Amino acid sequence: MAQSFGVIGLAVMGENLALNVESKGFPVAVYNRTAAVTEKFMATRAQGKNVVAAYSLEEFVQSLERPRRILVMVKAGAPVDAVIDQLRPLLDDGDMIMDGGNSLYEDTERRTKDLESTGLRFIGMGVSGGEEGALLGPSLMPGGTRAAYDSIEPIVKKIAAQVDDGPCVTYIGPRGAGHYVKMVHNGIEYGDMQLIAEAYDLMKSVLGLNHNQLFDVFAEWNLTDELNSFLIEITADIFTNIDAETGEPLAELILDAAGQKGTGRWTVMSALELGVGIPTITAAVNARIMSSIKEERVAASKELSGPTASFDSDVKTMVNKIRDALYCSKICSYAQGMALIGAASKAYEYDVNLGETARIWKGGCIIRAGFLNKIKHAYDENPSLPNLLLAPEFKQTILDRQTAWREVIAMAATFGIPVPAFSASLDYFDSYRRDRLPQNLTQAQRDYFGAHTYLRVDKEGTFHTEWTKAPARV
Ligand code: NBP
Repeated sequence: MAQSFGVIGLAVMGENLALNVESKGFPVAVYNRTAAVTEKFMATRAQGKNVVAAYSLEEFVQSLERPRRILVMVKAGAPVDAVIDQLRPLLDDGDMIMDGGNSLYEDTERRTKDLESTGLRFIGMGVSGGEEGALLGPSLMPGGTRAAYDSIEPIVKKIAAQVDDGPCVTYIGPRGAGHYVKMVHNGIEYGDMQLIAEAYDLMKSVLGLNHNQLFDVFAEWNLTDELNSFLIEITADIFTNIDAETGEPLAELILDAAGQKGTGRWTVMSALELGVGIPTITAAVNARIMSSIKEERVAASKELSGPTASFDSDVKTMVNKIRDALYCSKICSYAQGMALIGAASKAYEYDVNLGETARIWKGGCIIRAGFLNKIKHAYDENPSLPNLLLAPEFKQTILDRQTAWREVIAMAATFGIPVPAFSASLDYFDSYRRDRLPQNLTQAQRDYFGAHTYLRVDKEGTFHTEWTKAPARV
């Protein structure tokens, strides 16, 4: 009997997705470039399951029912092209390749054009949720033709995480839409993680909370409607982990240099190209970059001193203010991410439904959070909302809590604690809410040195001034 679904690539994600699909009643065929990996999988986790192994791509393709549905779960970039090139001559019209890796959306655009023009179908599908999500139910962001999506819908709806209003999968849009949305999801994830790191730093370095107290705070925040989320939950958990050898909290023994694989950077690059401001996400990417120059920072710490200050206010009150600052900043970060998806959707004709996007992030993925319900609700109420900051609920929250938010950032400056994502979020809010920014001066300078011209607020037309010959100074 032919298998109904194929998976190529048996690293953590491929293995777990294969088992997830199989557990939903679809017989699976698997293939991995290195045969030993396949052998190990078959002898361990796949044992007794409706999974057949293939040790050549020919054998793999032959084992699948037609039209074939093949999920490629290999390292993003050249490996995806290599696999597609090897598969292509073995496939028949109507067969489908799905790339579930973290591919750059531009690569997905290219691959879709290339494959669809030869009669094959291609889906670029963002998969979020890490190892566990892949096994138990990820959030899936598929992009491609509607017809291609329709043919995988029965499977993806079953393997995705299930939340109160359905499975965490929806048709995102054509071509690279799915990978674009997954990229921004990861950018938002960078923002969330950096904001939590800054809250931790302030509570540890300024308020002097120890790991038990930090656990209590994050565990309590996780019970709130606003901050309840996977990332806050695992943060609380992290503070319970004590290193057996040293007796120290493990988090404090971990080198403070964060890695990154590229999706955060791609989000920033895309935002720059589209002219959309995403300062919180950019700050989060920059923070990882700054963290990575560990040796240089250690040397600099011996040369450059910061302010000395001591905290003598009420700790509990300040913890609550930090919570408010975190929540306001988070709203700004999501406002930026959603604005970016909205702009890309227009520019690339993806026609992404922002409310649905928020809904499918409610379960399975790394940024899953109760808060996404509010975002979905905001777009359901007003699908053409220009910015989340204008949604009544978020607007009121920020207006009510901005004093605390500003106080926290002022405290950070007083103590010399960097809070780039908190600050970038507040700057975003202040820039967005002001009807006049100082770029009138920027325009004057551009016109002065480069004759770039300027518009005026008091009359129509384009103007240029011979600045050095301007009327006498007063
Ligand atoms: P990796 O990204 O570590 O890739 C390893 C897999 O790629 C192995 O199966 C390897 O085969 C295969 N591969 C490589 Br490398 N080069 C190949 C080539 N030229 N031809 C054929 N196969 C090749 O695996 P992963 O962590 O499971 O992630 C898979 C994808 O999912 C990535 O794009 C990743 O960014 C994305 N993703 C990962 C996570 C996560 O939490 N890890 C979450 C969401 C998305 P081999 O065994 O022969 O070397």
